Amino acid sequence: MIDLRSDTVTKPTKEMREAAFFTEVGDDVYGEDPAVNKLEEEAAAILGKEAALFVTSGTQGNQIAVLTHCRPGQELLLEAESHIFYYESGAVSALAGVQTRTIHGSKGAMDPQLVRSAIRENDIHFPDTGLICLENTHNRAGGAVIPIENMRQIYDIGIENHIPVHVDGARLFNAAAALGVPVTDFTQYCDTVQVCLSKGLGAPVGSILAGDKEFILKARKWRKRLGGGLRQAGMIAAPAYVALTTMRERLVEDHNLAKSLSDGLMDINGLRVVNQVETNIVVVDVAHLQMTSQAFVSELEKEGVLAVSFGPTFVRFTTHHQVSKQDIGRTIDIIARISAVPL
Ligand code: TLP
Repeated sequence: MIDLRSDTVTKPTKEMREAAFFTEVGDDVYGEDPAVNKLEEEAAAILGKEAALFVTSGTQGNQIAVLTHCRPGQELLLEAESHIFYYESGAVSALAGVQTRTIHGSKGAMDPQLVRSAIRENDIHFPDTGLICLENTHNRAGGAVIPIENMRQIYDIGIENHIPVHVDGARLFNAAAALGVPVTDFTQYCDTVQVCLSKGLGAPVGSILAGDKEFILKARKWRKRLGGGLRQAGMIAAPAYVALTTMRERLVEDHNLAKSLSDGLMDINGLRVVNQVETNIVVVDVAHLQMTSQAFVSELEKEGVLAVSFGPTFVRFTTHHQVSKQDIGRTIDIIARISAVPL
């Protein structure tokens, strides 16, 4: 099977497995797991923040961020197709008791002026705006990189209005790799950031939430409340450290493969590549094949390629560590064959 459903399917490398096997461990709820402590210190340094917290998933990291920044009854400003809004099972309302106010972005980027005008005035009728969330890269915008300048402008608006900015940076290292810049070029323009270690970086489990010391102290308590205080977590933190420190540079390989896939698919009649590929995601519209995305995905599966439906006629392909150049060639051939056959 060529698994292009997501970069979440990546398997840990031998070095990661060995790191898990040989690591020293302790009880992380007592702050005594050396591998977790080392990972959190290194992550904070890489992200240019005072402190960091190892969490079980991207969703948990984002939710802890919202819970820590906001109070119930506040309003969260975020992009209309962002993961926090679209894919986290309504958690911000279920857990943090905040309501969402969405802004439609262009390639995932919100217009700073729209953000400014969506911030609530001080009025007894209005909820207070508690947090602005950005997503970089933007998943549903096809892995688009949110420009640093866009982040700067929104962060400045946040500062002017005393509203913190959180970045869902599940794939922020992809954004940094795509622009060839240090990740701190992005993180300088947010108060807190969540980065996933278990996507393109290949760790088996885990994300990092980073921010200032006071924020992380409160976030640690929220993680405990949510049942995310783990004990001998070094078993997963040690491979996550390998992912964080050795796998960032290789992300450009995924981007190159995604570009090759997109180039190959563009030439196939009846298919339209929806996004301009900047990182590791390719989104294709199959509407002209008179097929639903679900039907297309099942046809692909029969031929040994896995992808995900991304809307009624959109299909998403994601490249990652376990995908080779040959896999991409085969995928293009298979898709050309399926697209040529009237079903
Ligand atoms: N995204 C997954 C699915 O949930 C859609 C995927 O396959 O892309 N933020 C962003 C931008 C994400 O894309 C994801 C995962 C998360 C957060 C959540 O991370 P996890 O899966 O670790 O909770």
